[in-house]
Amino acid sequence: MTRILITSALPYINGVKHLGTLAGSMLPADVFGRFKRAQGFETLLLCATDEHGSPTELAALDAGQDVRTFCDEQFAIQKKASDGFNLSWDHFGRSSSAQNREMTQHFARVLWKNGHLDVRTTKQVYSNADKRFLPDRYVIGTCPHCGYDRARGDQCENCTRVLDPIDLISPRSAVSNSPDIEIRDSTHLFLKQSNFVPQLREWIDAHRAEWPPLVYSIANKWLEEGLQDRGITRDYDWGVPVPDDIADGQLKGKVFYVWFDAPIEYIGVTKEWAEANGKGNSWRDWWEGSAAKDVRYFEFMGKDNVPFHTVGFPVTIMGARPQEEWKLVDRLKGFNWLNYDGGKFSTSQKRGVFMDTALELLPADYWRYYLMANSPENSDSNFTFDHFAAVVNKDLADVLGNFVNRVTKFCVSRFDGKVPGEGCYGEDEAALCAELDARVKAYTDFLEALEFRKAMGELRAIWVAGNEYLTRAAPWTHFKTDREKAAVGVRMGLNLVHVFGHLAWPVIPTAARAIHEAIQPAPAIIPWPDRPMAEELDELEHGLVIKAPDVLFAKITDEQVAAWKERFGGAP
Ligand code: B3M
Ligand code: ZN
Repeated sequence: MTRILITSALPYINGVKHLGTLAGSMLPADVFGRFKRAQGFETLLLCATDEHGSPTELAALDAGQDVRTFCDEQFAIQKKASDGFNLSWDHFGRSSSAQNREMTQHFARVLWKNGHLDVRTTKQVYSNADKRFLPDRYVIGTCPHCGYDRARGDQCENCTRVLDPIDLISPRSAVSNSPDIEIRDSTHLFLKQSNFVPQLREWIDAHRAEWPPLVYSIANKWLEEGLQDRGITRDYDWGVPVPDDIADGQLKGKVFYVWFDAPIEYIGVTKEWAEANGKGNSWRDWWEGSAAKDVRYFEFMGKDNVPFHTVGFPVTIMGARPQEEWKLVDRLKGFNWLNYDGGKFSTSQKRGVFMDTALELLPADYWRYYLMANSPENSDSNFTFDHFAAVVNKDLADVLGNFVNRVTKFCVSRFDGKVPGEGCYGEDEAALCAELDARVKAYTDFLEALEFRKAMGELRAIWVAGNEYLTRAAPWTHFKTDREKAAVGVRMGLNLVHVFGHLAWPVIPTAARAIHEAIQPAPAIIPWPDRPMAEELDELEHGLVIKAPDVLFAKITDEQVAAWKERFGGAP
């Protein structure tokens, strides 16, 4: 049976992430991982903090801490936020781990041995004001392609073109804002990406049907523009050290560029997972050689990360051939941006909602459902508290929550809180089962296709169909005059509650479990209902004692919306 390997783009270590990062990588990875586990697949769901690179070094400087202490503290904060959102990683690792250092150095050695690296002297930006080489992200200036005046030295966030700092027009230091910078020679390792254009084109074209158009077009644009060889080392202290046995030690004291080691952490964190769980060398079976042939590998990320995952990382993998055959991604889901109130989330401007604060306001499921139902898939999507409240109050409180409460409370008050056995399902129940067979298949197919907005649309439609059935069955109306008819309506209603618990588990796991447990205890992984609805909706034992759960979703009030818009609207 196919094994499923899933990785989410690794959140940078510095700072709690905002809802956009959650929506554009970690949350959909978790939803998909739960879905595959529910279907019974052996699934490995992995993520880690991305700890190297200039952002970290300079954030630690700002915090007045040494980098390792800074990362240790930040990792705990990120892990807490991830746990708070029930992101069910099999392991949440760290790119600064010994395992990633070992893997990164291993790949560098193989690439060097295979002739895919060479040593070149480059022009590096040195800041006299800051007395240090400036890392790519800390040189800012005007993008030569689109004219954006706050382009970073590694990538212009306006036109997403990958840059080298020396490309920037009127560059200056992002640390001190000083233009007193000079270009100095520095020796670095280059990955000869240009040698891989034929292999990359073949691989990218082979995945055209499977990847979203957004991903394929970004990957293709890169190949069209002619692939440049890329420097994969930097003059920093913090990062994976370049081994002395590469290039006769010419790179001594240098570290690998963060985007060289970060994707390798996908393999590194698999090793961390195996070692943390006493699984020895079995991590290799997910990644390398014939043992990994049955693995389907899925990656989730924001669109600005796509180039590194369709060119840079695959070149590292391809460059280890023929000695080593490591897995390349099979399905790559790239997301657009989630905007906040029409603009960008911003840590520095305190604009937008961040993962830790979100959980102070409301439980994870409110956010999980909203972010999946409004996933920034084929275009950017926009978060506003007005819309968030409207969707939560309608879909979760009124449609799902109210349905569960109506059915279970009526059963408790009129049928002793037991699944009634009287009466038989009739035409209306058969029609409902037929509709739900179609909708559950559509829901399943959309999740399989990683089309999350459409999947959420079907899930909501399934809830609505249940409500419409109950309104037609109206057991409270027939209870006095036709108890048998009322019993049928309640029995179907309770079976719907049970199946809703199963179907919602990948998306809103806490509420789904509460719904399921109103009917009966639930296993750790709530399985996917894959039988015909006529069977699934007649499964509950007659006489089974059920209970009415507490209110599942409290409505968001206008006062809350007003207060939160004020609080998170950003500096006036
Ligand atoms: N740390 C996420 C970002 O660009 C980046 C992903 C690395 S995945 C290997 O915000
Ligand atoms: Zn169940």
